[in-house]
Amino acid sequence: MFANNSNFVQGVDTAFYLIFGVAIFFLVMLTTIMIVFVIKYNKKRHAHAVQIKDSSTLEIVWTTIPIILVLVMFYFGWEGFLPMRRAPKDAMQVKVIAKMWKWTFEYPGMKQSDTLMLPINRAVKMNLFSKDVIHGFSIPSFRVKEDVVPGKNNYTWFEPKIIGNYDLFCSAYCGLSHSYMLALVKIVSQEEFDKWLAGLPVKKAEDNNEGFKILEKNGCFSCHSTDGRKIVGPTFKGLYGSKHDVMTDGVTRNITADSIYIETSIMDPNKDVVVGYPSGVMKSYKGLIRDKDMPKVIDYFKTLK
Ligand code: HEC
Ligand SMILES: [Cu+2]
Repeated sequence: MFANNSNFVQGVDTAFYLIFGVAIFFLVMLTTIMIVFVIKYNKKRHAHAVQIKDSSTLEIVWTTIPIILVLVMFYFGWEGFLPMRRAPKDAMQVKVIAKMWKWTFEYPGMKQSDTLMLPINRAVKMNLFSKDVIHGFSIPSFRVKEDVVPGKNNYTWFEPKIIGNYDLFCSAYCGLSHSYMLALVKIVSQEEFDKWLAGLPVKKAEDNNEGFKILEKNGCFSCHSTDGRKIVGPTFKGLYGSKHDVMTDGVTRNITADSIYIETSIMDPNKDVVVGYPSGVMKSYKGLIRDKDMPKVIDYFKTLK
């Protein structure tokens, strides 16, 4: 009924439409019987109820038919599910890193991307890691959905079958910006994929940046992104050196985000409030970030172009 975007579409859809069909069948049948009985056995036509007892035929029928039905459902569900847990040995490996509220995809050679670019007709195994809470790796068009659990090395795999763009969602409620935890899946030809991968810059290991570690420890990234997205506060991307309007004591002024401005924004966030954002949401980090660490934080901001 739907396009075969991946090798799992058929198995999942067969089980789904079978169960859906059975449900519709019973809905119609039971509703019809109910209406017929209401008319046929109402008090005017049928004043005295008759007890039917010990009908072996009835009991065998209503035991056997449902057992066969649920076993058929189980069979097709199992057939659709089993291949999902058997990733081919030669599958391409991609590491998926989930964190509030962003997906990162790591290809061989420490190459990272925010878009899940994949070649068509090639099995790919997604190794799922979470840096914080439980997320859900879900690509509905591919009928793929798997929990990403911190501390557990989970995986899923699939083989894309049609070139195009698809949506990747987080399917486990993971906090404030859960609904924004999206990524683009792009299925392209093998040649186009190879070209893209070769051009993908090796990501500087952000985790080793001292400033990044300080901000991560203090939870800044729950309100600030580094990729241009607006979460609760403005993005950090391109902030250093940029010019924009702030409100200072009710007066709008245009500032340049230099090291002093950034330090003031962290230690005294309600002094200069960025226009378009609420004041009082960000608390002061006075005493939480040490003065001697501030240069590391500023250096980190300089890397976010
Ligand atoms: C609860 C959400 C929240 C957290 C957590 C938070 N901020 Fe903010 N931040 C905001 C909001 C909202 C604004 C915009 C209003 C304002 O300027 O106060 C802002 C503004 C800023 C600005 C000014 C941005 C600009 O475009 O001029 C900087 C810099 C900043 N925050 C740094 C940080 C750092 C560093 C941390 C962690 C130590 C942090 N924030 C934690 C909500 C937050
Ligand atoms: Cu999530």
